[in-house]
Amino acid sequence: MKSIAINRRDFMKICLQTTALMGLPYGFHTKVAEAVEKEKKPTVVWLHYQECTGCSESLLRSNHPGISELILDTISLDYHETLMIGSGHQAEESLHHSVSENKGNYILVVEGAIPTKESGIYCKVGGKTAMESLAEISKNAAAIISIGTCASYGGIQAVDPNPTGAVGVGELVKDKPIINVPGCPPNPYNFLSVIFYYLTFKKFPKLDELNRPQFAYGRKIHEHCERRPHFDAGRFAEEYGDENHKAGYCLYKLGCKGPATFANCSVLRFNDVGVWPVSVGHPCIGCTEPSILFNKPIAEKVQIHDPTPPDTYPTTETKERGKGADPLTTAAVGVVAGAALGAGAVLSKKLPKGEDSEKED
Ligand code: FSX
Ligand code: SF4
Ligand code: F3S
Repeated sequence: MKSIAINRRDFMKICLQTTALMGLPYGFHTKVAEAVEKEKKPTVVWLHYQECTGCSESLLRSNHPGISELILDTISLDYHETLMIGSGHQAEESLHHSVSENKGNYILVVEGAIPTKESGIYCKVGGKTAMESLAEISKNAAAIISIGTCASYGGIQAVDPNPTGAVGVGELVKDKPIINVPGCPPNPYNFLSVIFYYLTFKKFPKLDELNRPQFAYGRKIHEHCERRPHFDAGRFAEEYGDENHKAGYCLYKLGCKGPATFANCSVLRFNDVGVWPVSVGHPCIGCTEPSILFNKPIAEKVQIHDPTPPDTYPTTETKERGKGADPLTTAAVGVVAGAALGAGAVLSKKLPKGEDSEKED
């Protein structure tokens, strides 16, 4: 703890929040705290390719007491082009030193897409193409974390006509465990939780079919959105700045992709002041979904595939609908809002059970 630049109370609070976020049973936060304090810091090398560095920025600019310090103190970050003091040959040397010293044991974090056209000439660092350095550095990695939608699936670089042939890590590396933490940028807590999980259980959490941790990407943001009662009651903003928009009505008709986007933004929120895109009046643009982000126009409405009751839009609030929002939805939102404030035990019962859920002693 002495090496961690935050006080114990804040540290335990973060452990409680991440434990709740991971869907682990109440009580696991002490195990997580113990692992973070006692386990050897995993060596991490962090490579940047085609991206805007927003993923690193969002992690470093997060203003929760000490969150960035905590991340940086929990891992041994041996190479990160934006953060390291060294440059040129000195930096290259430290990368190769770290990789050969920690053969098979380091975690490779990749930020950004990898261009593949023309043998990958569109992105070069230290005289090597992104394709070459990814092949070289991933070879002896224990696992890879693709941070952000670019590294996970190609992101904005891969949008049609994809002039540089940009792809995500998983398209090129087939023989390593890869965990995707998409979002443009992703929430730093999701990254931190993956690291905490890895330290506690020595493996990655359960993943979905897009290799995303289920605890963070298992539910659609529409399920826990605070504007959901308006959606259920058929109250929509029709235009930016209209009376309905000002009143905080649902943003579906402005193109909100919440009903098709799997992420925990509506629960976790950003910047520790409780905001996320929808709360400040902007429709979700589906930044965690490879088929949506930058592939569907912002204003285009998504298909509602699995409508939860009601499955039609009421025209007005009739007597039948005047009873208020669907009680299940309201309950879920209440539970999640509580969990976001630290009531981890309650949320952990509601989230899908992780594979380690049974292991509480
Ligand atoms: Fe991509 Fe991350 Fe978006 Fe930017 O680097 S996910 S463009 S926020 O920063 O990779
Ligand atoms: Fe919230 Fe968007 Fe769903 Fe409306 S459509 S309830 S704004 S997530
Ligand atoms: Fe991204 Fe939508 Fe969340 S745009 S940050 S998934 S609200």
